[in-house]
Amino acid sequence: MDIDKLKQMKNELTKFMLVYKFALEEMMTKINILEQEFHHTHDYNPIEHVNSRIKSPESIFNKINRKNYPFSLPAIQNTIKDIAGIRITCSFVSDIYKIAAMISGQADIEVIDTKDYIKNPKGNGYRSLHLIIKIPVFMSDRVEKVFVEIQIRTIAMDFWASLEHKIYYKYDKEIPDRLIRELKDAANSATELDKKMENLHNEISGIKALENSKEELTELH
Ligand code: 0O2
Repeated sequence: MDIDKLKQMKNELTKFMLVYKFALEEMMTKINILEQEFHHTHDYNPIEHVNSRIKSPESIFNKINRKNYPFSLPAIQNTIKDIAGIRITCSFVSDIYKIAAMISGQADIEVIDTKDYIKNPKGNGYRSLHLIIKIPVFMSDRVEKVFVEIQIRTIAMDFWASLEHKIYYKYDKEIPDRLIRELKDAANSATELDKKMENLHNEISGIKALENSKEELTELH
């Protein structure tokens, strides 16, 4: 393929990606509403932070090459499901599933695929819950259903994944065995930490609930 054709395709792709920006904006509004509502109902904020990103054209081209996908915009639209990506970092594992259920339950959201790397961690220790959803974006002349990948994880899972990602690229995807073992060990520690934090959280919630009911009883008498 010559360079001019490639440049023309890149421009078309930039225009094509605008719809993904809109999909992300819609999803970010939805998540913001959920976050505020959850905070109001449960008296704490389950979401530590939310990041969103649009996959760069270079990264899309790399994925097409890597996966041997057909090279056209309609094909990209159907095959690359993580052009629009959102990462939600939560405090506790149970929050991950609550947030996933709240997102999946919305009438205009269609869940296409769920990958539960928490119940089934990857061999290297990677844990996270991935949802591939489709959301309608209302344009002036059409409605487009757009894929968005949502990754939901705890702070510990996120800490591990970002370090593993850096190591993976530092060693150009050939991580030395010793580091692979240490990463796996760190992933196990992160899992233990998540369990301990969840237990503490449950204990504190139990104490709070008991105190509240005692206060209510005192007010009644
Ligand atoms: P980036 O830059 O984060 O977007 P698919 O998308 O389904 O065709 P895949 O790889 O089977 O391909 O999807 P999967 O397993 O859902 O992983 C997609 C994304 O999850 C990756 O995006 C990473 O963000 C994250 N991820 C998956 N496995 C790992 C892992 O072992 N370590 C880390 N650190 N992150 C992981 P991209 O496209 O790789 O890159």
